[in-house]
Amino acid sequence: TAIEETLVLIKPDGVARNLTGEILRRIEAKGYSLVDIRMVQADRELLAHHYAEHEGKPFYEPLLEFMQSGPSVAVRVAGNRVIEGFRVLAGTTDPTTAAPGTIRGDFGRDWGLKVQQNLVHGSDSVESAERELALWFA
Ligand code: DAT
Ligand code: MG
Repeated sequence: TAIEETLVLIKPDGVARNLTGEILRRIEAKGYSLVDIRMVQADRELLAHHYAEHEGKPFYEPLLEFMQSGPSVAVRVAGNRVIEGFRVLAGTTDPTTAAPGTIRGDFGRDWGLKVQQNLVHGSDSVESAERELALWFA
């Protein structure tokens, strides 16, 4: 086994649509543990660090704007291979093509005016998880 920790964010659209409980339920049903949780109104500085890898891409500015549009729920989640496992639970980035049964596939809306509304974030590697957990649980 490889017990890991990952950062899950329930993004402002997920919080606003009252999907926080449903998303946490799916994480717990999979057998993962909620280690810490907090509601965060992210500011630009936090998001610039969090999304540093995407700086300069066409969706970067709309992404940062959207992520400041309301509170997110940050969750420290632990479990066996949880980094990859949560990303499977979340589904692929674009809700249009995310598989049914995934969070984005079941609840995501087609990319529209706000192109980043895909409900959740999950760290993509051990290194990202450590970096992102330090940012959101500073
Ligand atoms: P993920 O959140 O699946 O890890 P990512 O790290 O590549 O995806 O991108 C971060 C966020 O940016 C993603 O959740 C939504 C937005 N995004 C990514 N690619 C995009 C694109 N081509 N057009 C619009 N928004 C995009
Ligand atoms: Mg990513």
